[in-house]
Amino acid sequence: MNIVLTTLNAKYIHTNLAIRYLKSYAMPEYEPILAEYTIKDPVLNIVSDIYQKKPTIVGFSLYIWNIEESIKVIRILKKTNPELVIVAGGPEVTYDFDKWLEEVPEIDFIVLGEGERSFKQLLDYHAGKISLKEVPGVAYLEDGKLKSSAPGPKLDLRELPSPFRFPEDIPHLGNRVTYIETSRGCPFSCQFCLSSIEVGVRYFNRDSVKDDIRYLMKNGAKTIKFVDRTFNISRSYAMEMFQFLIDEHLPGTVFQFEITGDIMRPEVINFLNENAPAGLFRFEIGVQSTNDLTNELVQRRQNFEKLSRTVTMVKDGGKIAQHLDLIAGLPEEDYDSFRDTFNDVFAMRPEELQLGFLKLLRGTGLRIQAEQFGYTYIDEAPYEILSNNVLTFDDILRIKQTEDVLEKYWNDNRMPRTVEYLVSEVFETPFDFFQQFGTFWETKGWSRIGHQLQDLYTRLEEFLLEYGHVDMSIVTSLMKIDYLAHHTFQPRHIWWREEMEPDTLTAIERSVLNDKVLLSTISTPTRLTERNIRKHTFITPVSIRPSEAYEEGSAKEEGYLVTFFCKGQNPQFHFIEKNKG
Ligand code: B12
Ligand code: SF4
Repeated sequence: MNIVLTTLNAKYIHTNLAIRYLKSYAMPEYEPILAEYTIKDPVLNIVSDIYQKKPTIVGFSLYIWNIEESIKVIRILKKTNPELVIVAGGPEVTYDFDKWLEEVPEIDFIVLGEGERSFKQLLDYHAGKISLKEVPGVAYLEDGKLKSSAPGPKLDLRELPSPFRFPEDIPHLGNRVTYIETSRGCPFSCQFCLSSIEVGVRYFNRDSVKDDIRYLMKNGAKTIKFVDRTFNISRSYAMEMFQFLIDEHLPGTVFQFEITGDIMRPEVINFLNENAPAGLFRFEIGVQSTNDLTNELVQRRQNFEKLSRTVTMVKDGGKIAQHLDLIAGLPEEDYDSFRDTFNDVFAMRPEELQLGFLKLLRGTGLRIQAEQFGYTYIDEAPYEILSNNVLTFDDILRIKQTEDVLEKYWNDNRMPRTVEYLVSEVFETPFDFFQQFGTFWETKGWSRIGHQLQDLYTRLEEFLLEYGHVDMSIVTSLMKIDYLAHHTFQPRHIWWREEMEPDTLTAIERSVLNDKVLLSTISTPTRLTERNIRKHTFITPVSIRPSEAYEEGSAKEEGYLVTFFCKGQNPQFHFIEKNKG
């Protein structure tokens, strides 16, 4: 038997953990070949590659991101060899499997849910060792009639062999994300999420997980992402793993976790703030909504106060990057309520905030209740909603328009001072700034083109000039400071029209050169003189003092910003009041 286990990942940097578990569990009796592609690869290339491996059985790992492309591959592959046995598995086909078997008759078997044991037993069946009836958790058509067997008992995860020891994976560990599981299952029951279906949480063997991590780091893995549904359900377990990673991590490795914010205890965060090296950990925290009724309707228990405490403590610690997720389109969350959710979360100033739009996943409670909440949604994956009884498609489009500018102007951290000023002093709420700018952005067609750093500044300026009600002298000053703060050397281009009079410039340069106290506090590559000062500084008029971050209520003050550059370091700012210039 020649067995291929394959999948189409969302991007090249992703890897598929499921096929690695299926392979390690099937060994040593069977030696499946792993073949991974991406959803961007031409279908015929994928088919040709799999075909040339001359398989007798091909297992496809199917998810929301690859189902449409995978079906194309499956149909063509089966045409090239009608004898080929096609086994499908993964969350996307575990539910509505009858529909999939009917619509895609090229699929011979669908493995339902946890796949290791069922897949191996299907191989046993094909090897003539057992009958098909003995294979648990599998569905198929027999003479056009649907047959399915009950799932077997849940696996004891402590006994699963490691999915990480295949020599062929080693060369790719450094440039792809390695996914790792330390548990399966989630104790919560959020109705939009597939993980709510499985009951109970099972853990892998802690020592084996640690050994795997040591092995992965030793062989070059740089980004290791834990796919545990919520990593911190058990405090003692999470603490043990954090301590282990702090003690044994190799330089340059980053560990990412999905964290439930409100159950994170302050003492755990204090421990991390004190002991974790900066940049070692990254947390992804799903907030989804802050509307109590919405959370109740989707059975999501969430204490926003405690969640905020976690996010704030982590942020203040300055060691761990945080990414917060919101979902637009949940039940009873209309446009205004989503605006509130956004503002509640933005108030914490998370480093990254991502808006997702509700997808009605097969198998989830919300999809079953779709009618009750008046959902319309796309029939094909990813089943994104188009409207519901409180949110129109227009509302969704308006919310979507914020995505691009939120990404570019907040998540990419290009203009922290400017955005802070705009959201706290100019616009009624942060959401209003991102939303109104997003609509302007869309109207101008900017969402369809690329952007240089300078463009981001001129586009924001254009929007604000059109918006009015804004003191442009302050905004322009903050934008200048943000722009210069992004340079470690004299910028070749500036996005504003420079208005310095040559005489004023020379006078300020002289005053800088005469200020011995100032010169003793800044670092430049060489001692500053009248000849070289222009090479290492940049002087421009501003209407506000430079600072690390914009502070609400900062007073307007006319003066000159002197920026000192020293290669490889952040620029240093100095402010000279106008009358002293
Ligand atoms: C890693 C991951 C991603 C990665 C994908 C990496 C990649 N390979 O391309 C990224 C970050 C890109 C991602 C994105 C999204 N994801 Co995601 N993601 C996951 C996550 C966290 C881990 C998957 C995993 O490896 N699990 C471990 C393996 C071992 O378990 P498993 O996948 O269930 O596999 C078992 C069985 O399903 C079965 N099986 C699987 N394949 C096969 C194949 C065969 C032949 C057989 C026999 C059995 C079998 O056996 C396996 C072992 O028991 C899961 C949640 C989770 N913890 O599982 C969500 C999950 C898969 N994602 C989900 C969703 C909804 C999304 C998004 C749509 C979210 C969004 N942004 O709105 C996006 C879509 C991306 C896109 N481009 O369209 C849903 C999937 C729904 C679905 N029907 O596929 C999940 C289940 C989350 C959830 N709880 O709802 N995701
Ligand atoms: S959204 Fe998170 S907490 Fe809720 S069921 Fe899914 S994995 Fe569990």
